[in-house]
Amino acid sequence: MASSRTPSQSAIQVDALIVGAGFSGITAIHRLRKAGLTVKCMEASSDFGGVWNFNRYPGARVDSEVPFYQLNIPEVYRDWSFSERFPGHEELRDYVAHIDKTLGLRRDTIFHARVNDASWDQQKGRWTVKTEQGHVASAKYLMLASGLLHRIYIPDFPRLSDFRGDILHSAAWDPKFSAKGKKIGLIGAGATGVQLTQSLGKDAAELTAFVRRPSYCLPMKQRSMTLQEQHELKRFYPVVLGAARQSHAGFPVPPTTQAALDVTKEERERHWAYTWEQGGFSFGMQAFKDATRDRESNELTYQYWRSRIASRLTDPQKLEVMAPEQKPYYFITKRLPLEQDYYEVLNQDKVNIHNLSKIPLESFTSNGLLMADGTEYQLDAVVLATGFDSITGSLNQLGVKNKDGIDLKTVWADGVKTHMGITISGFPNLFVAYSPQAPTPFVNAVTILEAQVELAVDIIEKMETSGYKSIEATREAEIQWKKDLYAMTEGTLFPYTDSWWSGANIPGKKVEIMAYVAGIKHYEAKCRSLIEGLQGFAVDTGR
Ligand code: NA7
Repeated sequence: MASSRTPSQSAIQVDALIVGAGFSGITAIHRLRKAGLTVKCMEASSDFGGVWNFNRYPGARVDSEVPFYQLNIPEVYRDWSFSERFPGHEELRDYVAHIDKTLGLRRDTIFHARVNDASWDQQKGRWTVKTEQGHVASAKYLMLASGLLHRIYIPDFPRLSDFRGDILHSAAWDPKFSAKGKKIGLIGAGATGVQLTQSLGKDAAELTAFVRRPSYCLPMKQRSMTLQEQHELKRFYPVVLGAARQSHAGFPVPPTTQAALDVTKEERERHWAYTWEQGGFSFGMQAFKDATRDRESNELTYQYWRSRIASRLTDPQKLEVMAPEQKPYYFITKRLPLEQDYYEVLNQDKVNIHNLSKIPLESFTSNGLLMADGTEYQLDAVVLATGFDSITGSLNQLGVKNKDGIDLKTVWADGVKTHMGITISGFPNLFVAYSPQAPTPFVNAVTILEAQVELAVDIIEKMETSGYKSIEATREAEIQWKKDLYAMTEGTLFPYTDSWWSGANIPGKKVEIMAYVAGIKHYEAKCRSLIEGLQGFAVDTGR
């Protein structure tokens, strides 16, 4: 009889199975255990940390300031302090190791377990989840926490394979790579490209930044932080982190209630100068209230930003690429990266900027990059900071099937459909953390992922208390949710900008509003009111 054992008989049996061990997966392990469920987390790589496990390029650091990029779990923050206001990737991995040690995450995590199939059995009311490595697990609930910016995007560059030098993507960095003495080409000028420019522009013999659209960077105002000041601040963490949840972007700053044209030029400039000096995202978060709605207000904000950059990027040709007189897209509608000395680094003679919007890339060659005007850059290495198949990319590769056996990728081929970003019609007892159709792209990551995990766990607790078998979103609720998302952007400047948050960075990908732009406070209140009466859900009570 032993030989007739099927994989499902030897399967891991838990209440909840989590996919991904980044910050969302970690939070899910903790919250689900606290709710009294048995859990297992499956992680494709060899460690915790998600993006911080993968993004090891020189200069990688978080753009969210202490204390907001840490979990709101007292036993975790009590014994941890960061050394800088905006921690670097090495320290973030140390922090993740501290979380693991404090919460004992490892005992419920399986590494080297890449989920490639998940199917639902309505009769049993359970998911069967399989991995490439041969694991099989059975769970009542499935929580997808596979990350927003996980699936690497490398554009289909002609003759890429001809290049004889090194090619590196920012999220798959070779730790042995050194830029010292090399001529490097860097493609991409998003948040990652900005950080890489700051490090490679110092280390390399020569750096050429290939820029299609510049980023509108804000001053980070990095500083070191003492143990003492964090120790004193920790008494207020419950209030401060609670306030982050009640804010727009996950940072508790007072919103600006005036429109740009309600005040004089001097008052405007005083306000901008003040928020500029605060550093971090303040200049964007505390922009005049009409900055993302009114073209004139947006233009005034942009021109102030440009004047600040012009005082630092003194080469007029470089300035015209990185902060052109005519802005290439509306201010704030695309991620505003934080910088430390980006413009000073760009100013150096050994740093060139090639404007791809004027002269596109023709192809790679064996020695470098060939431009459409015949110019060839001779390079030792090409670094790709070309981003990710964001938001849906990682979810679509998990092989998760709905109750009719249709893959999520197919279900979403003509557009993402969810209820609250967290649940999906046809996928009973499945929850998504750090998801599409939520404020995710515009909100401090830890704040929104904690909110989403807690919302999902609230639903699960309701199910368990009532002894229900399964729950899923209704089609009608998904249609309404999408309508609401679009309605929120009406009258704003967001829909005019191509970005990864709308899928527009990937050729052929459906372009759609995938962000809930009304902010986290609004989002959580809305979700809580829906969950309260299980509105928009179909429940199988099992009776
Ligand atoms: P992003 O923000 O998607 O940036 C990717 C960059 O790569 C951006 O400058 C793109 O230019 C550029 N890109 C993409 N495809 C091409 C091609 N084919 N040719 C030239 N340039 C190209 O990714 P990041 O990794 O910087 O940041 C992602 C998020 O991670 C960030 O927002 C933070 O939240 C953390 P484009 O702007 O499309 O013209």
